[in-house]
Amino acid sequence: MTHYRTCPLCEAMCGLAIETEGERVTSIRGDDADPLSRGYLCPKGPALAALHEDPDRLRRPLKREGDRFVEVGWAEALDLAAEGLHRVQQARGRDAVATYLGNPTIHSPGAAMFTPMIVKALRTRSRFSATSVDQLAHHLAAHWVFGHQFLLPVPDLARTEHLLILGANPLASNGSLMTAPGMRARLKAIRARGGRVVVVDPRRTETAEAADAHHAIRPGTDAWLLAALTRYAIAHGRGLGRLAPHAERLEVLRAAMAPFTVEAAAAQTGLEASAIEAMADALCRADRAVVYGRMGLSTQRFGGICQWLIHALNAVTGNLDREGGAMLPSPAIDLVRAPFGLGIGRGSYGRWRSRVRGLPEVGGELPVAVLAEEILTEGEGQLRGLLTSAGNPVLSTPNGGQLDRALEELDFMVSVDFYLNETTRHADVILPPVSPLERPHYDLAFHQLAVHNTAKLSDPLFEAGPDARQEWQIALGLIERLGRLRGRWGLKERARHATLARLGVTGMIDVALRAGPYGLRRSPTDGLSAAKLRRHPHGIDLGPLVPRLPEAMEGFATRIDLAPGAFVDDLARLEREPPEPGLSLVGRRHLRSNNSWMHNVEKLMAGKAICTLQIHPEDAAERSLTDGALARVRSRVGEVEVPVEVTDAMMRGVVSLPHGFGHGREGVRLGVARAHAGVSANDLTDERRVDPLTGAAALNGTPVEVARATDVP
Ligand SMILES: Nc1nc2c(c(=O)[nH]1)N[C@H]1C(S)=C(S)[C@@H](COP(=O)(O)OP(=O)(O)OC[C@H]3O[C@@H](n4cnc5c(=O)[nH]c(N)nc54)[C@H](O)[C@@H]3O)O[C@H]1N2
Ligand SMILES: Nc1nc2c(c(=O)[nH]1)N[C@H]1C(S)=C(S)[C@@H](COP(=O)(O)OP(=O)(O)OC[C@H]3O[C@@H](n4cnc5c(=O)[nH]c(N)nc54)[C@H](O)[C@@H]3O)O[C@H]1N2
Ligand code: SF4
Ligand SMILES: [Mo]
Repeated sequence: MTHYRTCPLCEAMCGLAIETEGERVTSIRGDDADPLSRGYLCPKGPALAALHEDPDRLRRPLKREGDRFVEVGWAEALDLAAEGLHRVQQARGRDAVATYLGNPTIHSPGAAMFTPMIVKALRTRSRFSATSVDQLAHHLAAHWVFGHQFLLPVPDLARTEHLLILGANPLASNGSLMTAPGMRARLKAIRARGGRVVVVDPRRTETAEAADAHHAIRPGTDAWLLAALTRYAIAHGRGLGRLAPHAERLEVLRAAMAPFTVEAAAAQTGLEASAIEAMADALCRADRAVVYGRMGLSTQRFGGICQWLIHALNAVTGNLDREGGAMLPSPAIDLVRAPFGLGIGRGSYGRWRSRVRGLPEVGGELPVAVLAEEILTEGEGQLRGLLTSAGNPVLSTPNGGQLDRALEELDFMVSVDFYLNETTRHADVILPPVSPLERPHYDLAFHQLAVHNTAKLSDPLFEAGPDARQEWQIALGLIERLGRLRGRWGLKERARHATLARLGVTGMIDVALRAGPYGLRRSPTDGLSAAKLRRHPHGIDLGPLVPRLPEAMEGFATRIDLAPGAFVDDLARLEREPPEPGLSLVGRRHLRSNNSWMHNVEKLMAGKAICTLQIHPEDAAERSLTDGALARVRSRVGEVEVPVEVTDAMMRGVVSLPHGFGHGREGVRLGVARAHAGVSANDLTDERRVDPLTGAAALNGTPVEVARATDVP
């Protein structure tokens, strides 16, 4: 029998055609009839079957007994978890318990809707998530430019004639903050209709190979390039005639860009002045053009400025909220306006600061770069307890080695996760949710970031057994217990709890669909609902992107602010701070990997090793490093030994290492991953290197020294 579902593993939302025989998956292919992905899928989609069957995947809760873990029932595990967290809060204050929500939270509607309710129930200000090692700069820029942190325009790939990509490699990552499955075909289509694709990246990536032009840039200097492009675009003025009428403070932007000449940018970036000028000219000349920048720009020292200038540049070239430019999708559930607290707040900044280093809260969270120091530094407000959910910060956050040691110091820790891995091995209780094939799926976040409007609902492929719990059930179990322990479990709480339990994930989605822009308002008889989506198992096509920025901003902002004060002020830091010395470490991604997990699937790990240090031939020769030799890589915070891959895809002075490896740590229950352990790039990244404006980790551009392992004393 064939079942049509959406792959929940990354942002691409590929449609899957899954064949089953009884309780077994026999094959997973791309669904040709999916209106968004049209048959595309990457090697991870089919790996969902192996993930489901993985004997190492936890099916029952674990509790710590001394040095080992033992299986326990759900009631006992939930009691222990709630009591442990409550005890720490009673003894040391609410903020002494921290929370960390990882990336898969947003890929599971149950986790996305219900895990934040646990955080709320804990009433702690010590909230952390993967956002501050990822897209934080995008949220802050959107908040200050458009008035809401989730108004995130995406490239209108179907109609653009010029795509400038900085610090993103969608042919490996399948796109991020730009849901666009099948990027290779989409790039090809742009070029086939006479358009141009240009990539700016210190590495000649898979995407750069598929583009018309590649410019190798010195890491961390993109803000200079973007400022020079913006200055040029304003000076030549071709796009200003179609500047969105509600875009304001152009004069402030113009004045702020004055120092950033093409020549100054050339000196900083390592690009030729003539190349920058040609890049600017082509961008301004194209009738429909769009600039897009991702991880390479988001997680560097000037990530905030970069993401602001991308909006500014798209605006002054006349391509903001315009076909073929940067446009807002029109999702069926709009998180900017969703009902019942389902939605996302408009954003906030600096309402409180981290205790030790004083970094600002953004959107209600503190930057995860401060998590370890908040545990290790004694004093009033010290962190003593932690809840992690769908996250592996030991491998995914800067100076993960320090965090690994810090977690040992906690009085109590709970992890909601189905693996016993580098992070969860520190927990006192592990609560494993069901596998992705045993839960419903509707992509709350990524329809909102998709280059074409669609909607699709997937029911669970398999019924979870009576002993299994979905994320929302785990969350409600913890919330009820925390409420009772606090003596705050009155009529109101019980009623709300009963409603949520009755609705469950699909019920909530149904309500949100009906209340949304394609719901009852559009048609009382035929509006979108869960039932209607069930009748369209491949998904429903809701059409191309349409201009909608002013309407989308209503209630949040009356103008597009081209020059938010805090960003403009931060330009002084850009001009002042010298480049960092030494070799510069950047990250990369591989189709067969997904952050720090999916490494326990043999099929994905088979083949050429992923975790290698890529280095330019001349940088290698200077260090007597040949292909396959073991290098010792050192940074301020740590060192690792890793095989090198000598390749002229790297620019000189820059080395590249993927993150998410380093599975050799003691006590990890990942049989396959341990055989392909690799090393963790975040044993090198430095928690002190952040963009001080946003607090986001500057993972990219970490200064390192590289030597032959055997030569090092
Ligand atoms: N050096 C460097 N570091 C990086 C990056 C980089 O480019 N370079 N990238 C950063 C980015 S963009 C991100 S998003 C972060 C990711 O960082 P994290 O979110 O901290 O880590 P993940 O590797 O996504 O780990 C996901 C965890 O969730 C578990 N899990 C998987 N599915 C589910 C589920 O459905 N429910 C629950 N409860 N658990 C689940 C997995 O077992 C795993 O433990 O890493 C960041 N770290
Ligand atoms: N296969 C696979 N797919 C994934 C993931 C995965 O781990 N594996 N993770 C998912 C997640 S959570 C995310 S957030 C997305 C990320 O999606 P992307 O941002 O597309 O992914 P990266 O491969 O990290 O691309 C960052 C690029 O920036 C470059 N770079 C580094 N520093 C600089 C710099 O200073 N300037 C410039 N211009 N470029 C720089 C790097 O060389 C790299 O090519 O991918 C998602 N998809
Ligand atoms: S690109 Fe791969 S991991 Fe991402 S949604 Fe598609 S099949 Fe899943
Ligand atoms: Mo991410």
